[in-house]
Amino acid sequence: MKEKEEIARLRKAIKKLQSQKRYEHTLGVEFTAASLAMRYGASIREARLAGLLHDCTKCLSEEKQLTYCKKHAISITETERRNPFLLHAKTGACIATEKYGIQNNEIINAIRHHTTGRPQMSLLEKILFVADYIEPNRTTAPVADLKEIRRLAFVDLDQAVRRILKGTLEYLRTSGKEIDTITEVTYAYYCENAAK
Ligand code: DGI
Ligand code: FE
Ligand code: FE
Repeated sequence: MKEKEEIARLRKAIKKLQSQKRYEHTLGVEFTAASLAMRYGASIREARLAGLLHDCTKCLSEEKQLTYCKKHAISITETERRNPFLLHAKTGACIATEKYGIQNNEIINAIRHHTTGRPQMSLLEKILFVADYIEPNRTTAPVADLKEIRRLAFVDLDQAVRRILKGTLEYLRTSGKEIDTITEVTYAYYCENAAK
């Protein structure tokens, strides 16, 4: 299938699953991920597919996320059990393969880790992680300094990752939400490894 047709087919399918607002976010992430791929020399096709599919299960209820994981033998951490919205990354990665035929591990991993990030992310993983936060429709990002992070994303991707994690952790702390260890470990990693 040609890339253009592939994207059009997926857009149509995803549109049916999402609210209008969520779908606009999805298109924003597709577009921003493609732009970052141009800047950093990643595959534009992979960036667009990851962007289009990253929140494909976001509109499933928490209960459905949990039943889906059980049915598909997806392991759940204690933190995820208490905060099932975190699971949309794992269920999304699974459905991207099962329902949308994505075989490419780069794309699947980018979707799987898009909410918390992880240490040593691949280029595509970082592109999706950052695009999710800076896409043009995002106005209520938990992260302050969105304008500065948008600029930074096109200058130093690792620094943008670090800043997003810093802001997310501040937001989670001030709002009293449970912090997944992986979010903290990822932040520590990018503090040490994102060259200043
Ligand atoms: O699905 P989106 O809303 O587009 O974005 P996302 O998948 O990055 O999810 C964003 C939310 O995830 C944001 O409100 C912060 C939250 N989050 C990230 N790390 C953690 C977390 N929430 C909790 N409770 N714990 C975390 O470690
Ligand atoms: Fe998400
Ligand atoms: Fe998203």
